[in-house]
Amino acid sequence: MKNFSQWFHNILEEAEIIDSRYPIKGMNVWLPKGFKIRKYVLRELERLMDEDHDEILFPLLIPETELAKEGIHVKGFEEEVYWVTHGGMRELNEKLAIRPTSETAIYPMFALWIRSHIDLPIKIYQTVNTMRYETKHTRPLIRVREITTFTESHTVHEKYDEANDQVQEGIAIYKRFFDSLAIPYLIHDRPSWDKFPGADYTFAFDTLMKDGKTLQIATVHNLSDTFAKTFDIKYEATDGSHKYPYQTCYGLSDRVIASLIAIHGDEKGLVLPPLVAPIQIMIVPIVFKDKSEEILSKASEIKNILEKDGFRVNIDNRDIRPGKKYYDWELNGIPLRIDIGPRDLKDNKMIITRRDTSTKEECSLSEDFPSILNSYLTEINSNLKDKAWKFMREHISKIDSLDRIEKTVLNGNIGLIKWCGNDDCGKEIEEKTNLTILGIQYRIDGDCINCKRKAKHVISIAKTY
Ligand code: PR8
Repeated sequence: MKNFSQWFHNILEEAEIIDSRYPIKGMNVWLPKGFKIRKYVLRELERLMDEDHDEILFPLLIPETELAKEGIHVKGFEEEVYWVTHGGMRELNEKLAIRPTSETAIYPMFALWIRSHIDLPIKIYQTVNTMRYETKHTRPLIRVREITTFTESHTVHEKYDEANDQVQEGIAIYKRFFDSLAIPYLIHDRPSWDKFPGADYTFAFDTLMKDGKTLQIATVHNLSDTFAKTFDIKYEATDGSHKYPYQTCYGLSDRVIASLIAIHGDEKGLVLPPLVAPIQIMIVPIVFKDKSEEILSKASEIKNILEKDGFRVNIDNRDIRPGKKYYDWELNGIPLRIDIGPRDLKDNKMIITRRDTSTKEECSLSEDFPSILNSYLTEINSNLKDKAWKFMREHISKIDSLDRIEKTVLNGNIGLIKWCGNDDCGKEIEEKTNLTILGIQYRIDGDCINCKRKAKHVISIAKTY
């Protein structure tokens, strides 16, 4: 795609996802159509989270003293925090931070809640808005200053190994989530200089946008006992001793919706996976004067049958040309369209058009058409998934010379290079290439691309958002 940035900006406006004209930089308005997609995306995420986490809701503001407690954490966020300093005309006794993320809001409460090993593990999550004063170029959904859809999970465990296992569980949940949205991903063990502030280690999910830049769409962190020590979270173990527990946190944001739109969309507009399409099937009656009533009543008969089977379906009976209707529903990414006109009525059939392939099929109304439509929706999902994974895989390229990195990556690829694992050398590679090391994908033998010492890892390198 030549001008992905422009395409992305236009599609958000034309498909009425968000309105970016709100008069504060980095803050946008969710429009009804966008909000519905967001709702179905969240519904799937919450379904997965609810299997093993409790949902909670914490306040928006954090006292300065709490935010400042964890040194590395606060350092990581100091340039990004919005502060509330006044209540009306009065200056507050203590400045209050608007959460950039909620560790320092939640963990002081964990210190009150956790007494004994029987209180553990704790696994909670919340979906909230957070604010980060981003200094890099802001872009709707991709890099915002008000993150409106921040689903963050926080867990507490007796043992370090249990926290490790929880990191794997977090990764497994996100894999299922992204798979259900047909979003491809690479999972990277982030280099030490790009860990979440205060984390022991960070795994990140990265996906590839159509302009060749990667987007971090989720992270999973092992916090070890660093925050427990800072916030004095202790539990009484079975032997009566008092111990610090181990913690993890993981989260994702509006970026999931950005990648959903960007990865599946095409020149005609959105292409939505059926799971999150606000309308999965749109019926377009092709109305002619003498037959109009009969056609409309057939259309609502079909709609009723499909609705009973749980499909999200609608009839477009606006008094406009069918061509304009087709244009609208393509732009909105509705997975399936049903056309029914006088001739179809006579033959007791309808025409089904797939948004992903633009193919048309006839379908008899005397057959079990709901299950036929259902199998189309399943096929659409797997087709979107295959196409998206194929695109990403085709844009991963092994590189064994430093000179070639920049060109290959700037050509729209994620580069795979060998690296010795030394931080200084890694940072040097980033400086020399002006690119970002995403992290370790797998371990390998051979020499480091830069310093020529023995390579420990194969890492990805890319142009990022
Ligand atoms: C944590 N604490 O906060 P994280 N605009 C849109 N999406 C964003 C932005 C932004 N400005 N900044 C981050 N994200 C941990 C884990 C609780 C939960 C998205 O981790 O700082 C990115 O996809 O990595 C990021 O991976 C995710 O939020 C979590 O933020």
